[in-house]
Amino acid sequence: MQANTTPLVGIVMGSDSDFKIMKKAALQLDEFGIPYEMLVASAHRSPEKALKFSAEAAEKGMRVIIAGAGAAAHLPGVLAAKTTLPVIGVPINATALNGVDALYAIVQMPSGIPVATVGIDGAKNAAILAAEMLALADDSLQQKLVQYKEDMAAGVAQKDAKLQD
Ligand code: RP5
Repeated sequence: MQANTTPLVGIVMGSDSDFKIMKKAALQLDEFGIPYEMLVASAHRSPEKALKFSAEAAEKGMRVIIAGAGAAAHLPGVLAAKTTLPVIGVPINATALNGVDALYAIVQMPSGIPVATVGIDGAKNAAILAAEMLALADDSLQQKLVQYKEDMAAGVAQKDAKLQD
């Protein structure tokens, strides 16, 4: 995390066992130079901590929340209940149901409380989506995203060139 900068993104996970996936969001934000705060807070095991974080996030300067959880994954929805910041949910593959349980829990929110849901274990995409939201008001970040897409396209072209050899 970048020192002396206000975190713009909150990365919350339901358990430290989610870190191996959620660190991919942190690494992607690092690549874009976006400051973030990372914490463990559970909708079930520490609901007060989760609600307090969410209720205070906007006034602390955060602009987007990324929340990852597995099993009956209520964390993103619970956070969304206490903030008007956009919440991006990451369903984690943590049980015998391989993440489908978490996907259904996160994506199927009741009307009025949206959570933008990425794919199972899609923490990297969550970070890119968060960057795209922040870039709406940040031209230099917008340029980084344009470059990111150009680099991706160049990578595909390179693979295609190898195939044609
Ligand atoms: C969820 O239960 C967490 O988000 C995690 O994905 C899953 C298992 O948690 P642990 O039992 O590993 O702490 O709340």
